[in-house]
This record gives sequence, C-alpha cells and structure tokens, in this order.
Amino acid sequence: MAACLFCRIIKGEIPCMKLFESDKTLAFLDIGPLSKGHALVIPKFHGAKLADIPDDHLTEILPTLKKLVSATGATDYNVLQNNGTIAHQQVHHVHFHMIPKPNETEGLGISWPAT
Ligand code: DGP
Repeated sequence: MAACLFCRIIKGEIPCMKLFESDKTLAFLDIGPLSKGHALVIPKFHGAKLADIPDDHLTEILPTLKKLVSATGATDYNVLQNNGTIAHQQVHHVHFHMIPKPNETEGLGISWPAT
C-alpha cells in the first residue's frame, strides 16, 4: 500500500533507526519514544489490524520483541498493540510496541502526578 507510512519505511522511502530486519519482519525505534529504547516491531505484510495478517507473517514477531528486551536490558517493560482508532491506533499498519520501563535510578525525568 503506497500511502501507508510503515510500508514506506519498509521500502526505505522514509528513514528509520533499524534494529532488526528479515524478509517478513522489521524492528525500528519509535519516533516519539515513551522511554529510552521504545521500539516497534512490524510485519512487512500490510494489514491494518492483527486479524488482517496471515499467521505465517506473525511468527517472528514475539521472538523479535524478546530480542529487543535483551538488547535494551529492560527488566520491566510493556508490549502493546493497538487495533483501530478507538483503541488509540494512529498508524494503520500492524505494529507492536516494546516500551522499556525505566528503573528508579534512570527515572523518566518527570515527576507525575505533580505534587
Ligand atoms: P499507535 O498509536 O499504536 O498507532 O502508535 C504509532 C507509533 O508510531 C507512535 O508511537 C509513533 C510511531 N511513529 C509514527 N510515525 C513514525 C515514523 O515516521 N517513524 C517512526 N520511527 N515511528 C513513527
């Protein structure tokens, strides 16, 4: 799909900080990270929602997420996958977030809720 942002990243038309690539899967850093190391893992097969992706294009996704966990050294992290606008999906090409949670010494640089 030509207009899809993530299809354009897959084709190399839009740059990204690539972390892993195979014939079916791509992992790269999120442009608006919620924490250091926030990454996205996507199937190269275009589909807006998880149920649109054939099973054989999903088999590397979880192992790739595990690789990213190891690479960041995160001990606490969220794996997140949104489907549909109401579910806060902004880019309509299936993607999985791996969001490391900073430990207490790293911190997020903010204190919330404000006191
Ligand atoms: P979601 O709300 O689940 O659809 O998250 C979409 C994510 O995609 C969001 O965290 C920001 C990220 N993103 C959007 N545009 C770009 C881009 O051009 N490059 C990269 N690396 N990430 C992007």
